[in-house]
Amino acid sequence: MPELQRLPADCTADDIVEVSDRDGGVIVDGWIQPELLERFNAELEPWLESHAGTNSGSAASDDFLGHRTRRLQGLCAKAPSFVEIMTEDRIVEFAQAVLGPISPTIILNDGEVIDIGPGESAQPMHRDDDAWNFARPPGPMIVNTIAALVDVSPAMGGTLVVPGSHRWDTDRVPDDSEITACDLPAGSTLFFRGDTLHAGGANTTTNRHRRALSTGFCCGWLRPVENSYTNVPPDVAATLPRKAQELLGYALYDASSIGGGYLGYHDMGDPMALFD
Ligand SMILES: O=C(O)CCC(=O)C(=O)O
Repeated sequence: MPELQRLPADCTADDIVEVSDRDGGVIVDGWIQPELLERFNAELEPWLESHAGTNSGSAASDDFLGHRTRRLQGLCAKAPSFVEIMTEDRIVEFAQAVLGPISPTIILNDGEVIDIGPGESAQPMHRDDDAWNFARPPGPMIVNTIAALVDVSPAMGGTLVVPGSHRWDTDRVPDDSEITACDLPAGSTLFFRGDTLHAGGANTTTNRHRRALSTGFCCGWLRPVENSYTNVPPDVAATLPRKAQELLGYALYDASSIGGGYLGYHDMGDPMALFD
């Protein structure tokens, strides 16, 4: 079975970029510090307890998301410690470095707790870039991270990753010997590119929930998977740091420096003026 390289918690964004560029993904051990992890988990508890189950309105979407999996978005509103995780300098620098060649700015694609329950089956292998299936840019449109919020073993549904698949033809199917299942102690985090094959794993345990956090960033010109304008509406966003407001997509997208255009006007102005 292939293995992903592991980096220490004090690695630089350049280290993460270098290994993920080579292998498609990389694990950083101890990425989320214990105190932040504990605080974030405590904030999530009531939301997960009262979770009503997967119901996106589409049977195909629910099959993909998982019927035994609890997912939470809108984390800046629900669990404020997420703001620290999302705005950490190195995670943002990683996203900017990978996506920079095709986008001058980045925004949050999703901040999503993915709690895979006992008996859940594995997701189909996919690339996050496939969400925008007609786009064919010369590099990934998204980067993603999966942080373990509890100790995560392969049997609990540790993320399945195909190292090197970011360089494959898109119709190549991995065989089992090319897939690795992530073993992540709480706080450790998988970083990967949108063109890397991966999937949530099967939870074959009878009583353990695989609680993890996906924090993904996409090009500033894309429609993200998560609708941050409804999940974190302006009155909530107004209470957040400027960096978080920008990452949630409230800032005007300005690609004039590279011959592109402007996106996301609010009443023909910059939405950030709402927060002045
Ligand atoms: O939960 C995971 O480990 C991966 C989830 C995923 O890839 C997805 O939901 O698209």
